[in-house]
Amino acid sequence: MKKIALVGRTNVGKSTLLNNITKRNISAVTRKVNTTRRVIAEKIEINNDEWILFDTPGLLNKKNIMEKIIWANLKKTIDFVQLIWWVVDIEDFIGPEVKILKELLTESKLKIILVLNKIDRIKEIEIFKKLEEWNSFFSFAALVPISAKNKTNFKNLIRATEEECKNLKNEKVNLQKLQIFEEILVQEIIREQILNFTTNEVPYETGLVWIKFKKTKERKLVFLDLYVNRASQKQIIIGKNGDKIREICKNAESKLSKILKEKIVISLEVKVEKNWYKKKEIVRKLRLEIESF
Ligand SMILES: Nc1nc2c(ncn2[C@@H]2O[C@H](COP(=O)(O)OP(=O)(O)OP(=O)(O)O)[C@@H](O)[C@H]2O)c(=O)[nH]1
Ligand SMILES: [Mg+2]
Repeated sequence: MKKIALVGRTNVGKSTLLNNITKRNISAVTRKVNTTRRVIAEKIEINNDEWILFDTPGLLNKKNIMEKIIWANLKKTIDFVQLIWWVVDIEDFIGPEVKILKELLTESKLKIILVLNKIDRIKEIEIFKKLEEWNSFFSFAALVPISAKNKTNFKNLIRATEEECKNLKNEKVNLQKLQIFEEILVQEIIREQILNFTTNEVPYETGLVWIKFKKTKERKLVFLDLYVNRASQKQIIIGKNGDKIREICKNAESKLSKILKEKIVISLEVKVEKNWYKKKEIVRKLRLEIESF
């Protein structure tokens, strides 16, 4: 098995690429920044080879305990994998976040394939200019323009990756450890809906904690606590007569029921806890941390 990490600034389309190339809708995608908080792994079979793709968070801050854990997870993932897909938005300029990643990836000494995403948004002639720009910025093993959303040029990305994989050993991976646990999936998908239904700082100041589930023949009822930073945020999430929270749960339930192939019902309890993301005991409950691969 070959291990590949999708790395890149927030909002460039890493999760969209993982979902569309593996054909499983497991990684949360939104238009907002910092959607992904966890490293999510998924296997794909390519001809006679097996690849494990690791979707990573594009959040590169290290201000509080939660962000530090997310950053440490990114580093652990880069240490663990054998090849990198560095995903960039073709409309992006080479800014400070790109430089942070350049440093991190140079240190890793891994081969890096540049994935120039969102080519559907620009003219073809512009693509060449961008390729040249990135090519002079870093020494990539290959540069591949794609559209993750439209699934354009996946063949080229796969071909370039196969070429690099020839030089890599097949490594054993404990798949069970990497399986996307139901618990994580439920949290990620609810988070995706919170991001879709709230604005400003609200989605970033929420944290989901899995409490328990009750299973009957017809359905699985999942209980979670949702931490928010302020009482006003609780009001926003609940909405008028509970409209918003109901909508968030309904959407998450429908998506989860499809992925997990059983009827999922969500029960969310909103808890106000000032600066929860700075508190170790609460952040630990979110179970974001990768202990080992
Ligand atoms: N036009 C266009 N939009 C895309 C493409 N790929 C992704 N997007 C959009 O870009 C936004 C961000 O996509 P995500 O997949 O959530 O980005 P991400 O890199 O995982 O972001 P983080 O999880 O925050 O690191 C979403 O609105 C996607 O629909 C693409 O090829 N073309
Ligand atoms: Mg993501």
